[in-house]
Amino acid sequence: MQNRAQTAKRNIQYDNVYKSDNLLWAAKQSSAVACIASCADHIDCRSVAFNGNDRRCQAFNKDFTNQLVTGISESGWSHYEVYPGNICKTGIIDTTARDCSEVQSQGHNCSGVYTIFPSNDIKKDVWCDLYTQGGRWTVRNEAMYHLTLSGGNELLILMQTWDGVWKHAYYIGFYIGHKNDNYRLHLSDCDSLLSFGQAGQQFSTKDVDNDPWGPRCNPTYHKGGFWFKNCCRADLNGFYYSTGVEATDSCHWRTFTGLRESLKTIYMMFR
Ligand SMILES: [Ca+2]
Repeated sequence: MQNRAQTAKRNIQYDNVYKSDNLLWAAKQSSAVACIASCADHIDCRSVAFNGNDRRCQAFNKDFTNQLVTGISESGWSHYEVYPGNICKTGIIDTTARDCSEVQSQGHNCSGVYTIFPSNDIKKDVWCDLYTQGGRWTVRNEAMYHLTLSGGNELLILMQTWDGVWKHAYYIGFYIGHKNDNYRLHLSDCDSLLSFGQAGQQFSTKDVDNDPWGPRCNPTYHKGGFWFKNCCRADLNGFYYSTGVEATDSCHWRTFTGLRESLKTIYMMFR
């Protein structure tokens, strides 16, 4: 369990509505505040409902903002969208840190863009998530080789569909191979039901074909660079559509949405 600061916003669309879809769990809580705080126990929790009449608290893996109201009428329910903690209010923040873990240990507590030094002669601006699952996450493809060299890294991928549902995939044993091995992706165990299926592959781009499939995954099916196999169950650098559509070249994760439904939000981060 993490001790995380959260902000919540009342969603009056769902006043006096009971919902059972997208439910993570239901429990009794002493207050709406305690109900909101319980959301921090689960990485996929994005909203809660609290019934002031009998103190039922429900947690959901979906953000219901601007969604069609579904459910049944029942008095006492209030709904709250729950958001991750502090976002930095200033621009890029200079540090002497090697990664976001060091940024956090140097006393920073907001998520935002920090200048870090993955190795002595490399300086990068990266997004540091200092909130999710205890923070310390570095979010950026570049410099991953240097930062994962020492081993023992975790990889966390957070995804949101266009109708507001969140899910995550979490791996240990994450590191990126040397450029002479075409930045091969190394992963070991996965804690969720979401499999990736492309561990062990080299990184391919439009002009460099390192995928084991005969032709090129990019541009035959895909548009961005990724660790393609033949070709993929997941493409997190696919084309960004502005709605949820089935498309081969979309950014998608098939074991989450089925087929190749384009995703709204993707965070790929490690520590
Ligand atoms: Ca190929």
